[in-house]
Amino acid sequence: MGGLFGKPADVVVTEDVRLFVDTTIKQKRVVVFSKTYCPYARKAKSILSEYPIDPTKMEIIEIEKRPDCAEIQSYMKEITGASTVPRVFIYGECIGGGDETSKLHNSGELRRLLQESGAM
Ligand SMILES: N[C@@H](CCC(=O)N[C@@H](CS)C(=O)NCC(=O)O)C(=O)O
Repeated sequence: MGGLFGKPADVVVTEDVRLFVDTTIKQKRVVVFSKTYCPYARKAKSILSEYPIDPTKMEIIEIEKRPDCAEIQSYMKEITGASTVPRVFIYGECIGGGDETSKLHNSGELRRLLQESGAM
């Protein structure tokens, strides 16, 4: 199953990767696991850039060139239910991907979440 390179769900996630993800989403108020070429990720990043988020409180992780890319996606599936990018976290909670970020932005909820998290 999964062929030569495997699917994210087939990958064994190391403790290092779990620790990296858990620590990052705990330390930063806003975290985006992204791929540079993904239009949904671009949309989410573009929306977030409209808010005056403190840059020291946000981390955007472009995973496609990382050796642990598949592991990160597998862990995203485990903790958020989806392995697609982007996966957007505010205050340690996954708010979803690009579509969800867009919906929350349009409803005004994203502003509230960003304010309550102390990201801006
Ligand atoms: N509805 C999702 C769609 C995200 C999506 O399909 N992303 C693609 C990349 S553009 C993806 O993650 N494909 C699987 C992969 O790259 O492993 C969202 O809005 O975030």
